[in-house]
Amino acid sequence: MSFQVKSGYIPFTQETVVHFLVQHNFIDPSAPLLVKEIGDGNLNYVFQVQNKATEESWIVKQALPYAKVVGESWPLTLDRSRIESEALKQAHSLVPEFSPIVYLHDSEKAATVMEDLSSHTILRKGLIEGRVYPELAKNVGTYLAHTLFFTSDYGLGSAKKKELAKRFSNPDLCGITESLVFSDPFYNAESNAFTEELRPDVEILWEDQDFLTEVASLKHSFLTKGEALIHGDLHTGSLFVTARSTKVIDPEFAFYGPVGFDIGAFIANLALSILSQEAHRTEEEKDGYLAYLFGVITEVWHVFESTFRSLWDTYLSEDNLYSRSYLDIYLHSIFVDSIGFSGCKIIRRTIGLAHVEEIETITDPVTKLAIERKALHLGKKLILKRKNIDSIEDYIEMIQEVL
Ligand code: SR1
Ligand code: MG
Repeated sequence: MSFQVKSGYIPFTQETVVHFLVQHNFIDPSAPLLVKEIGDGNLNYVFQVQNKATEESWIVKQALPYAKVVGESWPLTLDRSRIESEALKQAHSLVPEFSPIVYLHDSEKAATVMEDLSSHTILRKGLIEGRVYPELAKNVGTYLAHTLFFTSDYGLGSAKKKELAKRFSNPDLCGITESLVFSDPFYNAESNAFTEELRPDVEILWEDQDFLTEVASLKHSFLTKGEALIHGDLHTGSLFVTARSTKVIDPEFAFYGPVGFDIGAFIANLALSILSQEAHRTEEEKDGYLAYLFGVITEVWHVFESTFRSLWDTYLSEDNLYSRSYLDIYLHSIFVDSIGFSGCKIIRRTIGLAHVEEIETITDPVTKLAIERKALHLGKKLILKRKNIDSIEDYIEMIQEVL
């Protein structure tokens, strides 16, 4: 094994995760328990432990010293578990209504005990089933504005921001994003995964120098724009939802990065959901559901923007150089970044290592291929035209053009 772990680290089993909770006084050793490993992500173990007598329940998330999706050949720091627990606590301090409660983090075991949200559904799955979440856009827009504003120079002040940034240096997980979002999908990398029928379309991307230059510029923004503490992986699998409640989970990719990266990730995954709906909805259902999804994209941006503006008006820390006209310029730069990052995200989920369930589960190969082609086309267009897209309504139009 090429990875190193602390001496007290052992991956949990269903038995040892119970010992861990007993040791930390969460449960009594004699309690009647139901223990399940429920992790379906790419990187970690997730155990749900329920006390059948009291109906209390906990989630124990443990990092593995390698990427579960690839295996031991891809070592990965266990420190991501600390980063995730600290990012959850940070978010909880700003927007408690949108973040799970962290009860305990054990750095030796790379494990975090947190609130069980199993009354919620993973948003990606809900969207595959055609569910409507009336509060989603408002909640996500508010979450984004608060977490991003209050960890930025504007909301926190430059000295405190630099202090906070030290705790969120996250080179391993940023390295995954740098490779899987900004590099590998744009050349013939071994990690890529796509059907041979898509190769001609993919090769057109790889040969387009103007396009690759724009991707390079977005990658450099990701590497260098340390604007705020971002979630870093805000796709629809990182949101737990009910009709009213929204909880943002899994911030193990958190670091000081570009604000537009979180917004771009969220709207990209909605765009992928939109493209996939022809395989999941009946003809009668489709238009109404697409209108709902378009509405989520539009509203999330408007709520983000208006909330960010009002936080700026009330809490701007220091410097009267930061005028209203500067804010307009800054918000526009966030918008342009969001569009570009969303394009990269759409492409990586189509031809890169990790795909999305709403497209992977399409059983008819002709429909699936057609959707993947649309996704590639959309991603490319968004990256190339991002500086000329003036409003979120224009973004919606660009999705509609490929449908
Ligand atoms: C090796 S991890 C693959 C992907 O899963 C995570 O959710 C991130 O998006 C990462 O890029
Ligand atoms: Mg995740």
